[in-house]
Amino acid sequence: MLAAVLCIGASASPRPVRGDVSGDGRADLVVGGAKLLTIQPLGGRAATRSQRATALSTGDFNGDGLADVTVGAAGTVTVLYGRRADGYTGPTSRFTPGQGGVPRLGTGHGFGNTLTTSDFNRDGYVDLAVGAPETTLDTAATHGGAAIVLYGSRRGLTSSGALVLSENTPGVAGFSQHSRLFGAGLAAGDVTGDGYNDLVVTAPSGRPGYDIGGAIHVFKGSAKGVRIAGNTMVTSGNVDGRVMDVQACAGGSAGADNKANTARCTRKPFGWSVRTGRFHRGKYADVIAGIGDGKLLVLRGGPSGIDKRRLKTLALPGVTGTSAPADDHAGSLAAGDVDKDGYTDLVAVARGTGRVAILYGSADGPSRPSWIGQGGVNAALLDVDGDSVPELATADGKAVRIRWIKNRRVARTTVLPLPGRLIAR
Ligand SMILES: [Ca+2]
Ligand SMILES: [Ca+2]
Ligand SMILES: [Ca+2]
Ligand SMILES: [Ca+2]
Repeated sequence: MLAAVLCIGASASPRPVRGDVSGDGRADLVVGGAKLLTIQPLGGRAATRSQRATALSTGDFNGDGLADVTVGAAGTVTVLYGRRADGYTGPTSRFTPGQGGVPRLGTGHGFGNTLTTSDFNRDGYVDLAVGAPETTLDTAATHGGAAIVLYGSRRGLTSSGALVLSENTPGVAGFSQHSRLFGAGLAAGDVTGDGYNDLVVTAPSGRPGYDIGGAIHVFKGSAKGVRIAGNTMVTSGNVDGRVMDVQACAGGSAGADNKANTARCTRKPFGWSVRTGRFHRGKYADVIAGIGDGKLLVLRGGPSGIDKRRLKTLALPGVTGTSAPADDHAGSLAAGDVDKDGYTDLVAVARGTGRVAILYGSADGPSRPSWIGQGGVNAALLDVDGDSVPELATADGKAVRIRWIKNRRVARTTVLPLPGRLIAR
């Protein structure tokens, strides 16, 4: 155990264990819900705080080697900085649109409804992307949505250099339309294979009456941070008179620019949830998004973004539903390398039933789902014991289950009585 921790500390580019708030080399469980936020190391004492959470994420914003916790709720993002040894959090800071240098957004913005962390500019400090999917920046497109990128620094997360992205932003692909909900899904990964993590933002277009087809945007990371230049979008639906890029219809075969399917595919919302990872062989991160109806859309990365020529859908047998957010089972997608074969594996929790599946990555992409039992609402892959292999943690509102996966089977399960349906990844 100690050797594993020392190895991590001695690597060329020391990087904290993801989710390790207390600095003991093991990820802590960060669980939230309507009232209480709990941070608990495995086998240790829980730190609690009265704090509502609608989104949770962790990342080391100030580069001190300790994971910092971000909590999104009620239009504000709160950062709780990690503190060594006891797992309790140290200083906090708050970010609200229009305050303290954070760019202003329209009313009812939903800032903090979604969060993702990644070091987009590779300066050693983790950065934060915050979704504000309810915001109205253009009255001709109410709830068009936006996302704001905030950068880490030696002094922690800062509003300095904050970037606002929306489909109203000049140079951003897409179009103004009511209830696009841009920012409702966020992920980060090196889709373009240049060594910088890119920001993936979805616009599910999910409200009845306005649903015009979901979209997935890719914004490139760079030494200067997330760039608008070179951004790309794939969508289902008819965009500016052009046929769709992505055939994301239930029951249809996947393929690019399939004119015959346009009518059927128009108005297909998707992308409430999205993850990235190297699910296939190659240097490009792939993007996997929930498209409802018990299906996932698998998109391959490429030098200029998502490779529109290589699309496929994956079914989760036994999972049914519509493309409403509650049925986009991917609301609980998690990504990590569970079996340490170098390919990212995907965890999907089936909404409604709470069943948990692992889809193992391979040279040819994700496997068929392997169902491993009941999970609940939300899932995360976290190395809670510090052996560099992630465990599967799921939360159902009443308890957190931690499963140790060995040889693709559940070797052991621990149940912790932690309230909260959200678990930080
Ligand atoms: Ca930190
Ligand atoms: Ca950074
Ligand atoms: Ca794997
Ligand atoms: Ca482990």
